[in-house]
Amino acid sequence: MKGSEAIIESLKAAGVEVVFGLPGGMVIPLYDALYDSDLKHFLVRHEQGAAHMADGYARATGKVGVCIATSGPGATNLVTGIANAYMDSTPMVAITGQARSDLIGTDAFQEADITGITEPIVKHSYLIKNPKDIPRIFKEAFYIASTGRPGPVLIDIPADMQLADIDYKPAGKINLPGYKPTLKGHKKQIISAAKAIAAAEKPVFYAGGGIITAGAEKELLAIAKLMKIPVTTTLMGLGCFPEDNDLSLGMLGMHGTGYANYAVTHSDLLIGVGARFDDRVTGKLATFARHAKKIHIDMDPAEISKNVAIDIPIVGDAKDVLAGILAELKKMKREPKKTAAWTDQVIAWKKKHPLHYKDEKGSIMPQYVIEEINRITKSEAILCTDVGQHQMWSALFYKHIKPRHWVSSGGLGTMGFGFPAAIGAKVGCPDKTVIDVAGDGSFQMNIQELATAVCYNIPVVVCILNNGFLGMVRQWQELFWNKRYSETVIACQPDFAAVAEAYGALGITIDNKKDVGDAIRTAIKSKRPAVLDFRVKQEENVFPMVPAGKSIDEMIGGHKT
Ligand SMILES: Cc1ncc(C[n+]2csc(CCOP(=O)(O)OP(=O)(O)O)c2C)c(N)n1
Repeated sequence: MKGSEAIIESLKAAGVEVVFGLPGGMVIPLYDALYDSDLKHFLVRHEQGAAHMADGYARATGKVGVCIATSGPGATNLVTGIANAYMDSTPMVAITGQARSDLIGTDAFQEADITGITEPIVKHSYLIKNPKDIPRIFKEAFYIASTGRPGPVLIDIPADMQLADIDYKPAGKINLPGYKPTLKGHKKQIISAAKAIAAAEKPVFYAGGGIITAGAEKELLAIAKLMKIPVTTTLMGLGCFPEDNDLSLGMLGMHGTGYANYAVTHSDLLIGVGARFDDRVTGKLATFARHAKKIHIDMDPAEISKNVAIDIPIVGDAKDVLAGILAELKKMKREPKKTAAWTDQVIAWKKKHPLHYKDEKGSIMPQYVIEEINRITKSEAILCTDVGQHQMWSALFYKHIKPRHWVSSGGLGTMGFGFPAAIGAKVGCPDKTVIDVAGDGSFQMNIQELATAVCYNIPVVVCILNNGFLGMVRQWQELFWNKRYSETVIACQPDFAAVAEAYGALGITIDNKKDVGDAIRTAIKSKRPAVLDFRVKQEENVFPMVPAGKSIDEMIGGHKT
């Protein structure tokens, strides 16, 4: 069979059902093979959209997302999406066409060294040099993308490799001597961690996206309940611990809740799981959790003591390690009242410094829109976001109770991510309500994917919190740059509802608070792609906020007045 047909067979062997992409000269053979296959292909309008759709699909389903682009500009258009997946550890296989093998290195038409360009932002990459390698390389790519700490893998395929005739044999056993992720945590370290937890008086969990990747939510909840340990999550970890539980502290860090930041600051034991001590979490490193002994459980050994010195490191799968710790704790004699004063204190902080905002008459407050989305969807929607103030309000004011229901660009902070990611999430989870909360700036970065959503009738509801600004940057300018709004006013806004209608989607403009709920309900009921343009208060800020370089307990705007 042809190399291109072998690619399709290899994708099917990997369990792939859907792919997102856009063809071009150097992938015509692959698309020709796709034409006769059962794989469902979604034709995007920009390759960045394909990468984010694959990413959103992967986050919502836990499967590997797949995107395809042609060589040169098609491949480079994937770069932001690949970097985004890399930073957030999303399993993805990106397939790119390449100029014919004999032309590589000659500046051939639409040639770009995509393996070189993406080298720092992929978990691994392949350039196919022999068509016989296709089944093996695809099998390895899916394995590498989805095991250990997940991430994107790139496969670059010259056009002649797709056209070559090969004797197709399914790939045999994977043999990658240089790649052996550690799944089981070290027994002695697990015992040390359990002892430290049993001895702590003020413990706090700092839970990240790694919990969701590992499916370790139950183990986390069980330990938290057994030992009465409060849990704060990162942006990526939202949903790994139910926020309707008393022990939940919501998100920590720069825009974290006051109580999460106080709890971490005053803790005597910080248990980091599947989280990477990101600067948006730690603030000033020297003062971060300064009284606490630190346990770090992570799949990636490179994360241990990268930013913060760790006392008890455990490399391994979060589910396996937490299960081990739980078993040890159950064997131990415990003093259940040991953390009682601490949990009382944390609950008192929760009462004293709740999340709040001032409801201004005559304005639609952005936080109110998020609260309405939460009420209407009963915290059951898959909530996707772009990047900016709306992202932080979505993180804070929506109740995150389930894993894989929060799809947001954490590490790279990619404006333009939310909408295509929402399309991918809806493709993967057609029975769920999928809402994309967008900024008026961010939405315009991949607005063209409205055509994709309409074309395949993918009913995603986009809620634009339209403040007429690149809001988060404006907030920094207001607070730290003397209100000098240099290029953050978005002049010349389109009429978003009219744009949506022009694409064939439902479009509604909302400029009155009383219409907010109805608009959301109408959009969900319509079962069509919909764009809701909420004209929200323009200069509202996200609080609390830790100014850059400060300790996380030095928040501004965190107190109710
Ligand atoms: C691709 C990209 N370019 C620039 C930025 C820097 N940036 C971060 S937040 C932000 C403003 C976002 O504005 P908007 O989407 O309107 O959301 P808002 O903050 O107003 O809710 C910008 C420009 C970014 N994160 N991503």
